[in-house]
Amino acid sequence: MSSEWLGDGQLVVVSNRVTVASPKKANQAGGLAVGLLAALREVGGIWFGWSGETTLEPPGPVRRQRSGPIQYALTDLTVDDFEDYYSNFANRTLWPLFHYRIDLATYNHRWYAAYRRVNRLFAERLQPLLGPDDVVWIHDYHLIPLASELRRLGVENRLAFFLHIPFPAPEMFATLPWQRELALDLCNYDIVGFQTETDVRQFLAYVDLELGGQVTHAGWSRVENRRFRVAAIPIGIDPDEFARMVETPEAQRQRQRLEDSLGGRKLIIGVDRLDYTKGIPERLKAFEALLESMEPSDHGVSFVQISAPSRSEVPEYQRLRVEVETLSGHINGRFSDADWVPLRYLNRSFSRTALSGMFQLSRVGLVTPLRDGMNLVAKEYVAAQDAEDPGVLVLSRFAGAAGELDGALIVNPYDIYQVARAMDAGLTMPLDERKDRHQRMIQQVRHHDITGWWSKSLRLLRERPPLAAE
Ligand code: ADQ
Repeated sequence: MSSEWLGDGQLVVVSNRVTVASPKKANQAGGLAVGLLAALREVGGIWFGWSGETTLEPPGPVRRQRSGPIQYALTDLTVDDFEDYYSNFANRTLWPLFHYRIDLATYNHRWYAAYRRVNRLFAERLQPLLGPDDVVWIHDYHLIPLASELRRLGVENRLAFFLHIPFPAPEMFATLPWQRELALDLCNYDIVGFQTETDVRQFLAYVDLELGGQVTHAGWSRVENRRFRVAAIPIGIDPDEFARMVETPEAQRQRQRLEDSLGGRKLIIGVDRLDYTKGIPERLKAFEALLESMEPSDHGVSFVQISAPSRSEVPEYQRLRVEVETLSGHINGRFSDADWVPLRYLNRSFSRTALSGMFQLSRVGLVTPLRDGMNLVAKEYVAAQDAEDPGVLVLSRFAGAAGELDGALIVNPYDIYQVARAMDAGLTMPLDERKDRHQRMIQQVRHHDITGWWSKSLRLLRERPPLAAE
C-alpha cells in the first residue's frame, strides 16, 4: 500500500495474540492492539500470530483472512504448548521478572523448551508468507527468540522488535538461567525498540557487562558479528480519537449515570487489568489512609476501581483477586455509612467509550503501578479531560509514562501515605493549577502519539547500519 514507508515490500506485524478487527472489538481492544491496528490500517500488510484457539492435535495450516488493507494470518497452538509457552513461561517467568518481581518468577526448563518450540513454530509458519522486501515488526516478550529462529531458516528480511514491558536492571535479568540466549536473541534483530530511555540503558548495560558488546555509532551496537540499533520509541494513543469519543452520547450517558450516583461527591478513578504489577492493593490501602486522615463529616469522595479480569488461569492472579476483594470488603465495612459506600470495586471491563466518560468525570485519576512499561491509561485519562475543568493525574514514578507526563503528581506507589496526600492534593487543587498541569500533559500526549510511535518504528526499520568498519 503506502510505499512511502516500505519501498517495494509490505509490513508484516507479528504478535502473540492477533485481534481481528471488528467494529465491536475495536471499542474494547487494549493498548497494543489499538496501536498495531493504527499502523496496519494506514500502511496495510499482514498481521500474523496466534488465533486464540487451542487444539489437542498438532495445529492445522495457517488460516488467512482479509479485512480491508489487513491480511490476517492465524495459527492455532496445542493445549500443552499454549500452557507452557504462554501461561507459564511468558506469564509466570518473563512477565514477573521483567517487572522486578523475581519473588513471583518460576524458572522451569520444560516451560522454556516450550517457549523456544513455539517461537520455532511461528518462524516456520511465517517464513512462507514473507516476500523479499517485506519488513517484519515483532511484538513483546512472548516472541524474543523469533528473529533467531527466522534467521536460522535463512530469512534475510529486516526485523524489528518492540518490548512493551520494561527491560529490567542487568542484575535482575541475570537471574534468568537463559539470560544469555535471550539477550543474544534480541541482538539478532536489526532494530530493538523499548518504551523509555531507562529501558535502553538497562539493556545496553547488560550487553556491555555480560556480552562484551559495544555501542559503535549513533545508536548502533555490535555483539560478535551482529549489528543492531537500540532506541526508545515510547508508545502513545490517538488523543483526538479519545477527545471525540468522550463527546459521544454513549460516553456522556455513562458519565451522567455515574455522576447521578455520587450525591455531589468528588470521584477518584483507577482503571487497570487485574495484575499485580498495577499496584491495586497498595492503591486501596492508600485510599484507606486518605479516609483515615479525614473527619467522617468530610468524606466527600468516592473511589471507583475498575479492574478487568486478566490471566485468571494463573495462580498469582487468582491470589491477587482474593486480596483485592478482601481489601475492598474491609475498607467498605470500616467506612461505609447507611447512604454512602466509599469504594466501588468492579471486576469487569468497559468499552473505551464508556471509560472515556468516566475518566472525564473523575477529579483524580490514579495510575500507580509498581512497575509498568508505559501505561496507556495515564494518557487516556489526560486525553479525556475537559481542558476548562480538568482532573488531576496521580502517577507512579515507576510507569514509563512518568518520563513524559510531568504535569502529573508523581508518587512512589509503595508509599501509601504519599499517595494518600497526592489524592488529597488532587481533590483540593485550585482550577488554575489543574488547567496548567493538564495543558502540559496534553502537549506531551500529543507529542508522543500513536502515529509517532509506529512511524518512527518503520523509519528506523528502513535505516541501514553505517558502513564504517567499526
Ligand atoms: P497493559 O499492561 O495492558 O499493556 P496499559 O498500557 O495500561 O497496560 O493498557 C491497557 C489498555 O486496556 C488501555 O487501553 C486501557 O484503557 C484498557 N483497559 C484497562 N482496564 C480496562 C477495563 N477495566 N475495561 C476496559 N479497558 C481496560 C502493556 C504494558 C504497558 C504498555 C502497553 C502498550 O504493560 O506498560 O503501555 O502494553 O505498549
